[in-house]
Amino acid sequence: EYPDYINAGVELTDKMVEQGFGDNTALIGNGRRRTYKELTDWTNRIAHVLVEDFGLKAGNRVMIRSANNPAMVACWLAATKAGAVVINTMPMLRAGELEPIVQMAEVSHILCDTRLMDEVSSFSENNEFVKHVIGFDGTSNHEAELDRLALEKPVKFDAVKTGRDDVALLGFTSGTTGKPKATMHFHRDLLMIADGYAKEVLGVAADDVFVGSPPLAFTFGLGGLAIFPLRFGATATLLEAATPPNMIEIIEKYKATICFTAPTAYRAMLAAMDEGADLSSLRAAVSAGETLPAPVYEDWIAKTGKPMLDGIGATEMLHIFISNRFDDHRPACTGKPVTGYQVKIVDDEGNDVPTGTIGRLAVRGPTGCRYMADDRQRSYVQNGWNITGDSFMMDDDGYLHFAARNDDMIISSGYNIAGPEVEAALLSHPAVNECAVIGVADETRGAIVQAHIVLNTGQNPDDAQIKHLQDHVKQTIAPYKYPRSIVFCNELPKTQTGKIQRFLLKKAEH
Ligand code: 3SK
Repeated sequence: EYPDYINAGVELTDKMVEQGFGDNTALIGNGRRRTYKELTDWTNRIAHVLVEDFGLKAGNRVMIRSANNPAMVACWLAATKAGAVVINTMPMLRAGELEPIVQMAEVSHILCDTRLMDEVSSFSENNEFVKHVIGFDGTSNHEAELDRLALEKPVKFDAVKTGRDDVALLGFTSGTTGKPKATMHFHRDLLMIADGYAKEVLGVAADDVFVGSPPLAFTFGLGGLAIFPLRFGATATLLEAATPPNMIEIIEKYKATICFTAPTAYRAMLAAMDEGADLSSLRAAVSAGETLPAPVYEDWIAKTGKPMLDGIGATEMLHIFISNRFDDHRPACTGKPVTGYQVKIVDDEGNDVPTGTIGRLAVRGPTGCRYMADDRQRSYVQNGWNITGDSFMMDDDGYLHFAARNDDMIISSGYNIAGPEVEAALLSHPAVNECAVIGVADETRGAIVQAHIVLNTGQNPDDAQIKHLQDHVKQTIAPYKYPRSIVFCNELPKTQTGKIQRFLLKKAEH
């Protein structure tokens, strides 16, 4: 329940100070700590600049271009307070990827870390929508236009009285298919993911310290590394370039309690962890964004003694809606719906399937998909249920088990084979570093299972290895699922948020 008028930017800053969290550390990044009071003043000054010097009006679309750092969070909160609709973007995006977003969202203001200005300058001057490109200093040394102007402004700002259902954020997703779509999220949605998942599942409190790798431009990162800590007076540590070793370093240095990242990074953290690594401060390792292979979950618990909570979310749903719990987590299981969400498994016609049967995952709850001007809305939301594009199975006890992305189910000689299950079997072999399984057309079988594999260093990519890995899969899962074709490669194609782009492998094969 939220009041009719609520501004998420105000709730995460001024309101936190009013509630007594002013002296708590809100953000750590680029060598500095900032309290809630400092963050509140900073965001209010920036909001003044946006409104008074750059004519920002409520409802204007503001693009932010930055790596994960405190200045990016401050810009996002300031624009939100000024009633803007924010589009956070990743630093790796090139002009050719930024411009279509600007066109689609009709972006009027771009706030850009001055270190990343080149890609913006190449198209912004002649763009029909962009009125202002404003540089900020991501290292917070006040050396850019926005920072200099902000220093002159008052620390109080009369924030826009946004409606709880006013759009605050556009989350862009190209998913694993390559076509960008914008998903609209309201002020209340931003708060709801904290008051739901972060409170119910993680039990976040003011003494928590967050660390992780997902970009703030990805709603997984915005929730896990900004909204969740700020909603509860906790601390977010922000890394411009998170790597497994520097995440371990941050956990040790700041006694981080909650880590947000994807399974591949946890796997790499396990490999990077020397005997002396001290992760005793961690309460939870949250894994999402990709399927969590059982061996990663098991190795993590064995090596750290800490729980790993797998969950599934979607940019369309804003954040995680099914999750394991501290007192109830298990391998190869995504857990149960987060409080407030309902889940069912349906067939292609939308009818419920019996428990134990793989079908399409349908979810509904307090957040949900609203594509901006995209006719895929009708297929994503059917009769009020969001059809996420994942195949799941619900067992008799109500636990949900991921089978595949709907696109990743392979039908071979009449057998339904879930690509991720074959991937998990391959990943349990010590020679395999990463892999992606796809179906490729086959005259006799309709399709066959093909595995694209990155081997660990020192392993030979030869016929003997292929035979060896095929035998390993046959001994691990039902033999008909083994990959009849294996392709060795140096790396797998991935989105900038780390999701494997199996569609690119399929495209190359067809
Ligand atoms: O699982 C995901 O891909 C995801 C997407 C958006 C927000 C949160 C998550 C975990």
